[in-house]
Amino acid sequence: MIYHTETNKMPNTFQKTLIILKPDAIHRGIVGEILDRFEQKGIRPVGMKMVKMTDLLLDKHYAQHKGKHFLPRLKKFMKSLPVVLVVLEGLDVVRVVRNMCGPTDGKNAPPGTIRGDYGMSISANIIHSSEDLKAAKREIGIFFSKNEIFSYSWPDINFYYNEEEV
Ligand code: 3AN
Repeated sequence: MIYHTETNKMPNTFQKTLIILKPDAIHRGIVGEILDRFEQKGIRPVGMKMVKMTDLLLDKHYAQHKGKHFLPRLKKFMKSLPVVLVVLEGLDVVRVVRNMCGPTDGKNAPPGTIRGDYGMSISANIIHSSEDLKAAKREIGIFFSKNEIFSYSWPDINFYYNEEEV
């Protein structure tokens, strides 16, 4: 399906994923640079907000890490400054965004990935991105209501994707 501007709809093959720009990204003033990487790549934001994390939100978001030794320190870090939450949309976007972020530990993340280029830490590692499609749906639901996610026209989409892809 080719994307038509008249319908104002994104292709139904597109996925959504959640990224969180963590307090270290805010503190270091690299929020714009990081968002720029996704836009340059051909991935669009469809929801965005700045929030101060709470224990309630973090316990939901990090439910799979309950009981792990690093969780109390991670929660303290995530509450230390506001964070920027962004819902990104694109083809196969969950996997693509994970690859762009790189492995958890910045010291091991390859150059060219966000964590590889900006980070040296396993906990202050700049960015979170959803692990898989199920996690993406769950995590987006924690932070965004339906009316906070937008659909808007993307007139030059066929310069980012070919006909078969969208
Ligand atoms: P990722 O964000 O790469 O998917 P997860 O889901 O394993 O990593 O871990 C969630 C977050 O918990 C990481 N982003 C990182 O901030 C923190 N974390 C994970 N493992 C450790 C660890 N061994 N020590 C400290 N913090 C950790």
